[in-house]
Amino acid sequence: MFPETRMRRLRRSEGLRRLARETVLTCGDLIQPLFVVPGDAREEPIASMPGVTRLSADLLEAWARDLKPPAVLVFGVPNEEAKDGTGSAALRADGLVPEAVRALKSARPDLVVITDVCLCGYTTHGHCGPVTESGEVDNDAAIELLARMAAAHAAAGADVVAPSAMMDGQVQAIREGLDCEGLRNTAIMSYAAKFASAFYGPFREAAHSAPSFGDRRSYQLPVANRREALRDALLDEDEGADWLMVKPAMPYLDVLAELRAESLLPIAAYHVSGEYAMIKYAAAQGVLDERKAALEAMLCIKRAGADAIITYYAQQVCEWLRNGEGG
Ligand code: PB1
Repeated sequence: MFPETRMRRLRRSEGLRRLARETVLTCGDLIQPLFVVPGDAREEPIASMPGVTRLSADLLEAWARDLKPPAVLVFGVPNEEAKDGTGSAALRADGLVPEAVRALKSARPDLVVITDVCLCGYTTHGHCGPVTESGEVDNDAAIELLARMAAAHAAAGADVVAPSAMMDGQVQAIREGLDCEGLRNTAIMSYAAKFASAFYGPFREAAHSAPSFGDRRSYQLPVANRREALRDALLDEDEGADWLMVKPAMPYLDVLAELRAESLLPIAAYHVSGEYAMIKYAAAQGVLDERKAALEAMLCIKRAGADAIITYYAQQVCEWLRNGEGG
């Protein structure tokens, strides 16, 4: 007890604080999302996500050469005319994402290439699977398509496929599909605990993937339900996921911490577009120190149990850490 016990003894100097540090953020923890568009020489800034651009595959070699994070998460953003009711363009072996995977792997064989597996960016209605006449997303039709989409990505060389559609049985269907194609070494990073969050807005602008009617509450998790999130995530583990994910990150650190305690699988946390934009816009208004706020957010997500963090800040954080401006 005080005065014999003085907690501030270990906070007195930078050296003492560093020695007692419990959590360390490294560049190796980070995954950089990437938006790929069709065509050539296309580099399109995304207004709602300052510093993030949509790129065409011909620009990926140069982009990848300078990439510091060890991994990238690829999202295809097709032209509107390529979209249809079932997202069939997402299944093509010569589609946007397989082409990007080949370009990335050619430029950087060492890079871990993860691909998002979902149909919302490829459907005219913007839902994550085909829609029935009653307006419901057809779960069992969706998981068959997702399995084909994942196999096309894996065949192109993706190291990991990441199903984000929140369909029941998607992980099992994808694992079976991959194994059936002999793609047994392709890992699955499941968006296992993905909430029906308000923090996805900027992404939907970036990927042109907002639902044209209704919302995603009939398949993404209720914000209020932590037990349901854990149950859903552990089902994905049982179905064969190699990674689990919690998404968004900062508002869901309780779920992340509890899932860390329940599962032995590696867990990624996704610092989503709205979380990124909040820091960006607050910093632009001068109310936050961008570097300190972003590094604090990443460190807190890691402290809560994330083994990897998907963040639009990945490259920037790697540069801050390399320049000794770390947490
Ligand atoms: O950064 C982000 O906001 C990610 C959004 C996320 C990407 N997997 C999805 C959120 C949504 O629009 O519901 C896309 C769903 N497949």
